[in-house]
Amino acid sequence: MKKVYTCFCTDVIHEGHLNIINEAKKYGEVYVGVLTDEAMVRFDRFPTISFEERVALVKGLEGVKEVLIQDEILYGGVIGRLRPDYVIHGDNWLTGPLRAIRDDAERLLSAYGGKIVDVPYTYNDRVKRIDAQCREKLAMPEYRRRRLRQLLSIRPIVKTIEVHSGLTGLIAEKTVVEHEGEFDQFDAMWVSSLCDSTAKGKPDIELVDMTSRFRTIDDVMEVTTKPIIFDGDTGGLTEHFVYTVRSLERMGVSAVIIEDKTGLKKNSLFGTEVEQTQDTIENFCEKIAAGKKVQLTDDFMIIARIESLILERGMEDALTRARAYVKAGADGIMIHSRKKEPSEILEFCDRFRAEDKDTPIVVVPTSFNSVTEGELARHGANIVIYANQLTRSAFPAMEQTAKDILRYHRAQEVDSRLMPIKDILSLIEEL
Ligand code: SPV
Ligand code: MG
Repeated sequence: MKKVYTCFCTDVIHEGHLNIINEAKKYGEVYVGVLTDEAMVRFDRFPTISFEERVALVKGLEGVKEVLIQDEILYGGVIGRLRPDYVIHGDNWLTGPLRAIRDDAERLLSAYGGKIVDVPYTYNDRVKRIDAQCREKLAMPEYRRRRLRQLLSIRPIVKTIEVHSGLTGLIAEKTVVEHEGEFDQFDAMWVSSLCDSTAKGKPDIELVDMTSRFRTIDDVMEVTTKPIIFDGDTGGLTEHFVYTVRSLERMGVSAVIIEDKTGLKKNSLFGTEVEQTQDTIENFCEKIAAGKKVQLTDDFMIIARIESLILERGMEDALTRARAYVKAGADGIMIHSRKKEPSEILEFCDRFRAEDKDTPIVVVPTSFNSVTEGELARHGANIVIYANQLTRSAFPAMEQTAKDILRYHRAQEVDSRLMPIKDILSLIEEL
């Protein structure tokens, strides 16, 4: 009997999958791979059921000879082990990032005479509805909220990008790249105080009120499913912070990060060029503990942000504060720096990790941008936030367009660098 292999990364079996199995049976015995969570979240949506449940689902299908675990996106490992005569897949992998998977499988199969079979991809209203239902579930507060903790346990480092609107939310949600056989997408979204304020033309001084910040979260949540980390600035008065925690948790936000400053907060990237006051350890610990006391689920995280390196108070102060904040109940530590080199951040990570193996560390490599995610992960960082790059790339592009229209008294000169009208009209899918 010939061996036919296909791989499923789904948590609902629909007619499209059954069609693939039926087609596969025509070529020989059917082996189905189930993609692990770790592999799935690199290019697809987060699974809505556990890996074990997905395996059981496929095992229960008629005509499946054996279920295999596929722990990488490319088929190399499975092809090496199984040496299938055929690999069968929907023809949706002929285009886009998935093409690299097909090309790689074809190259490996051709080495021993194996073949690819592309079957027409089933995408009708019923299948679309199932897909939409999975996304709806992922977007619900109770599912979305706990996803950050889930990602922390399966990702080497949780990649987070800034969002401040529905549109930037869609970019965070949908962008997937394939580069040299590696697939990647963002795991989570950061509602930055800097970019949320900037989008409203306001300075980053806690001027944009919470009602308005929550409105931004809502805009993002309406069109996305990924988890949200909220930049809570200083958290304000403890008496107010407890209400913020309750609201964020109810909305389905996964974490709030509050920084240990007090009084008129200015953006950290100003460093010591502006007057900024660091809170006392005692006060800030009280704020953390008060927030932890009022939260209702175990999913929500309060992450304490340490400004000692920004304010040039030294490494020992940063570490002392980290210990105290964790003791007060913080679920994670964010350490910030505005140095060009990552050395002080890496030193903090090494020293904190030496004494605390578990508490997640968050880093924001805006100034020290030469550091790679791999390097940060090796030093014990768990979440990396790209805090403002979307805003900083959009603004110069828009400003240049405005200048050129003024310069040429018409829009023709700018048109070649704009998104085509056809594309902007269909950028947002209608329900
Ligand atoms: C933000 O994005 O608003 C932050 C990070 O707080 S930073 O701007 O680097 O302080
Ligand atoms: Mg901020």
